[in-house]
Amino acid sequence: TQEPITRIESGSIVTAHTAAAAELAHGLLADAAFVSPKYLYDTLGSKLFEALCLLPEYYPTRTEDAIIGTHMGDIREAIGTGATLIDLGAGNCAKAARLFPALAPRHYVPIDISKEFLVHAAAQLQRRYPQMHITALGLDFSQELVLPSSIPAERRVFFYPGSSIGNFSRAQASMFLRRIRAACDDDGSVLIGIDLIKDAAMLQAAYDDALGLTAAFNLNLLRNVNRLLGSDFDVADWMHTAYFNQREQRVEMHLQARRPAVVRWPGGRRAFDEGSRIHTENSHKYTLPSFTRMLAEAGFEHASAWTDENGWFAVVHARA
Ligand code: AVJ
Repeated sequence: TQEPITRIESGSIVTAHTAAAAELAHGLLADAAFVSPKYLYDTLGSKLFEALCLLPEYYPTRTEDAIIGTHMGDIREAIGTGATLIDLGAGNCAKAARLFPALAPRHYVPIDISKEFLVHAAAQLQRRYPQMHITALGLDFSQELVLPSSIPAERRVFFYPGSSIGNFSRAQASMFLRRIRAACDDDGSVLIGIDLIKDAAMLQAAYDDALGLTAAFNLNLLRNVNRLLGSDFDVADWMHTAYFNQREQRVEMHLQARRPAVVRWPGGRRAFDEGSRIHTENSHKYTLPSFTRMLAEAGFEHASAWTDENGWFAVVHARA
């Protein structure tokens, strides 16, 4: 459905918007309405995510930070210095920046769909590290992963922290790892954070916090959709819900209609009954063996993994 639109439009930013609008309309018109979680990240969404990482309930960021801090020596040994660090979903670039003293990458390539937020963060980092090559890319890497030819092909390390890979279905995650494998030489590797399967109550609390920051993060998606699609969602009509789906081993976030709501946009409309939902995120949880197997199947056979003492989270480095 996106193909004819990309041919008609000329400016690349306009094209990106039009493609997003087509994707959003498709999801909103599906029997079980959905919006991809990548639309959580406009400038405000990126800031809300940054804030929710500080919540006591949201353990992944802090646990991953601690794992990386504790095992920085091993990570340096695995990766070495002077690599090309490609940061997928870089956001504020803080996680990668913490690796810089040990890894001293020659090139740093942060990529994020939240373009303005990324450019701001990358510019600040460039001031701190004036001699590092930094190429910030404001793009959606979930569909395809093509890097400009100016990015060195040798010693690429794809950094995908925070368990963001959990947003993909297991089949999509497997495909995404294959795509990364295809985007690097035989000396390429990945450094990935994964959230491990744990107590459902703890997972639930992490995605439905007492302050309501996650609720604001989820609801803000409707504003981003309004901007991109030209729709007229009224945020007040909707509420945040999140729960652990045991069968799929994933946390799901939805937006639920508080009352009957009709949403209109150029060329479309949808009526939602009270209580009906828009599925906005899956956050899949893994076991270390199942994830290591997925990596091996994608061509990353040599894996090292580090975890915290509670076994809540893991950081995996895997070479081709
Ligand atoms: C950034 C995708 C890893 O799934 O835990 C945080 C996003 N959603 N709270 C996650 C998120 C709700 C987060 N990722």
